[in-house]
Amino acid sequence: MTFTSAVELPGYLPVYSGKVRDLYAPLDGTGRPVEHQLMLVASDRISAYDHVLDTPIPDKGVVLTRLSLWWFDQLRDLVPNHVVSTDVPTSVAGRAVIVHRLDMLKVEAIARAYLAGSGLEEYRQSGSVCGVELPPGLQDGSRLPEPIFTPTTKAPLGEHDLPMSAAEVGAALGPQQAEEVSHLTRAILRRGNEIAADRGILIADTKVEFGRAPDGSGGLVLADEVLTPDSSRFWPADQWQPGRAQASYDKQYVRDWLTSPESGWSRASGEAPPPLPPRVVEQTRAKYVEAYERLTGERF
Ligand code: Q0Z
Repeated sequence: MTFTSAVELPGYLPVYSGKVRDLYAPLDGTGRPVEHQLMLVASDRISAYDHVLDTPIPDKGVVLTRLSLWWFDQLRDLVPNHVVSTDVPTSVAGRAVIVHRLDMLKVEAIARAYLAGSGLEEYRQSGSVCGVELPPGLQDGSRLPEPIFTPTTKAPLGEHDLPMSAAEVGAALGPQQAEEVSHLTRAILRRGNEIAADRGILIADTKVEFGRAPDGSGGLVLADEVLTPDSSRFWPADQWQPGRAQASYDKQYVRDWLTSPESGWSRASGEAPPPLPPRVVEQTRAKYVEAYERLTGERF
């Protein structure tokens, strides 16, 4: 594996690059990786329609990092988190955190509060989603009676995650921990929506990651990012209208432009999308900042 997007940071070893984030291992005084910590760096990269775009969104990495840190605080009574410090190199200041290196669970913990995407498809075919029977008559964007747990496998980069049955999660984690992951994931989304409801944002669904201390002490720890627009579907509450596809809080301008004649791009072409015009970049940046300011009540 080569690291095309991670950038050289003295004192840190690149260990993994995702679509829009990079992981590093801090090096100790002798140049050896510190094995109990990682540095998680959020870039300004944005993905749409399964492509990482060539045009960055200024401040996206900082906004999402600050939003995750704020949510960790809001969730502290529900679950401990992996954050150690925000003392990071100047070149990544504000968009990186030092975290406890955990043994990550091999399950993508997803909860849904509204029906959309693959959950909607499954509901239309079977009336249930991931083994949870739902009332009849639900539409695209309908609110569910309560959040449901819809876990998936962790597919390698570039592949799509696949749904996991309750039995598969039980086999992977053991029945007790499977139940705890389900309970916590739904509790996180419920708390997220309680807070976001007053602030004009609906959180349709979210993906969280849990780990455990490698020494086996202690219980589940919330890792990675949490309740950001990259890990969740944020919808503007004032435009919510079940029965049609909902506007995306953060990526609507990007998607609208990419699928407009102006872009000259076709989703089906398989080609890389063209660079975004400055107007679309600015509108998109403003939406990330708006989500941060609405949710936290703080100026960015
Ligand atoms: C997170 C990811 C990427 C950022 C591994 N605390 C932790 N301990 C061990 N592993 C992880 C964490 Cl957060 C971990 N990821 C996802 C990939 C950039 C986060 F490239 N993978």
